[in-house]
Amino acid sequence: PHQKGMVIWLMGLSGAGKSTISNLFEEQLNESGFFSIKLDGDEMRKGLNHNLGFSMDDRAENIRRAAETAKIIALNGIIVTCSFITPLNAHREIARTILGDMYFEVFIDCPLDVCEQRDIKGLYEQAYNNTLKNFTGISSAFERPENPDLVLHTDHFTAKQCCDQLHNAVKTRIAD
Ligand code: GGZ
Repeated sequence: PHQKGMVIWLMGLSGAGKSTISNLFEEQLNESGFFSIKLDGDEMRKGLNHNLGFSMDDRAENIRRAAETAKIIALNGIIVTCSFITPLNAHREIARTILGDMYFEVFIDCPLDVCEQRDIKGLYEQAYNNTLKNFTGISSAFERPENPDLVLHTDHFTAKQCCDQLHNAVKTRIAD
């Protein structure tokens, strides 16, 4: 099928399930004949953004570069799924301003205590030990988004169910 470029911006705490949903969503798009590209905070910080840390200014610059990259790709007619914590409303505003009507904001809503229990990478433990500074939710702020286009509750639904909810929400926008 023909597809229209757009940017699906997944935001939420570390461990909320952004990357899991993004991976599953890509598979689902592929199966229905769509092509997408994923941009992930953790990955981009190893390359393009390797000079950035976790101060609020560095996070803003991280988001700006990611949004500009996503814009170039989406303007080529490709669906881009971005997974970044994007902790402040000001950071979301940066992405929204760069991407305009290509921007679709998704809040991966999962309570902090559930993310802590999952602690897939052991980062919450490090944050509590204070061996990891400025950690989102513990020692660095996360503002709940005020008006997201979609909210996915990864503590109540399976990744597959969340992915289906996402697909339903964007299917009219991605088909040309
Ligand atoms: C938050 C951190 C930190 C600190 C390392 N705070 O769960 P992960 O491991 O794989 O994804 C997190 C990733 C966050 O990068 P983002 O680019 O998404 O953040 S932001 O949008 O705020 O710029 C986490 C890891 O990096 N990580 N240190 N202090 N997350």
